[in-house]
Amino acid sequence: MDKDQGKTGGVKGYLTKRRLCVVGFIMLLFFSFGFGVGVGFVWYTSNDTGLDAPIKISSTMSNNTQDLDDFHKVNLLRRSDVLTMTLWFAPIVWEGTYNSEILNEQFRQRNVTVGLTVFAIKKYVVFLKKFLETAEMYFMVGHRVNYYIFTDRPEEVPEVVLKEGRKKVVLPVQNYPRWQEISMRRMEMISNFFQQRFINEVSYLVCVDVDMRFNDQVGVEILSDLFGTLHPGFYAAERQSFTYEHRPASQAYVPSDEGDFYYAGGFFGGTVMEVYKLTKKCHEAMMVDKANGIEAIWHDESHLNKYFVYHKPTKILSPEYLWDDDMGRREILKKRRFLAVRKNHAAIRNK
Ligand code: UD2
Repeated sequence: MDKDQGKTGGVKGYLTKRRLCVVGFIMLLFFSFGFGVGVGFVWYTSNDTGLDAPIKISSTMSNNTQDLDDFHKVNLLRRSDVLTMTLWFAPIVWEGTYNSEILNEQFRQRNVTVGLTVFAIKKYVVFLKKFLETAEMYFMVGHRVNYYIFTDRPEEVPEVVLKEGRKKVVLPVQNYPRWQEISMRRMEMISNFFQQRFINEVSYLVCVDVDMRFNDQVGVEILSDLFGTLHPGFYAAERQSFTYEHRPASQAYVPSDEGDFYYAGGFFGGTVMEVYKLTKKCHEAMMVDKANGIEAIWHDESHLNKYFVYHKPTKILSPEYLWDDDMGRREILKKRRFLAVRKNHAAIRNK
């Protein structure tokens, strides 16, 4: 399989046009405080245009109450055209599904510092300037941020003016000959700095690719114990087309009847402890694969997906948070917050 055609779309034989028939579920909750409240979601998609078609949900919140209003204030289920909650009650974050004023206030009161980890190894340092400049405009605006830049070329890290409460921490690390190994080793390096830095310095970690730019607000609405991002190529796809690792010999193996979503390798995070557990486990699994002479089909992304099958994220980010304009624009995306930067693979990889 060739991965040299683009970052996200058109790479993995992603979604073509497909009719996603009825994928449905009905959930009923009954609370009893004098009034019964039934909450029902019907999730179905019906489309002729594949990616473009909305994932529809009808939700009915009935009866009272003040409590529900409060719930909605933080966790607004106002969008009727997209799936906004998983079967295990994890919110799926889209524009219009949260109240940023309330969330910002809550996180400010907690004086939270967010760590953003990014790897710029070998030629990928060229992406840092745009990445950092746009992060200053859109990432966690009004909150304290530590940028953790892992690089083998500390002298090439650009000077970017940072706002108050935000700082850059350059972490020198080794490189590897193959780009796939660099990508995979990120799990090891992140887990290695848990004790030394992260646990003492930040509450949450957000782990992203560097060949990206922020294009709109990415704020505290993404924060949760453990979060992943729906891969832009698969957010409306059926399980059968998810490119999980299907070879049982790999530690990333996911049986064909398991898995909820296909997550992108380039945007995940959570509390420092949860990210530590995730990165350590994925790294260990990759080391077992290495010893057995097998490499998962999509490298760290395959291991991340395996992890999320058995450790369900407590929040999921919609493709607003990871998009590639090469895939075109979608009506369903009210915002394109974090976008792939086009790169010349031959010129940039393994260099
Ligand atoms: C996808 C995933 C990526 C990873 C990869 C595994 C997204 C948006 N991206 O990206 O997270 O799971 O598939 O196949 O979901 N890097 C360097 N120097 C190098 C090579 C890589 O610093 O020489 C770092 C850099 O931060 C880069 C990341 O590793 O952004 C992933 O590599 P990539 O962006 O080339 O991989 P890609 O686009 O296939």
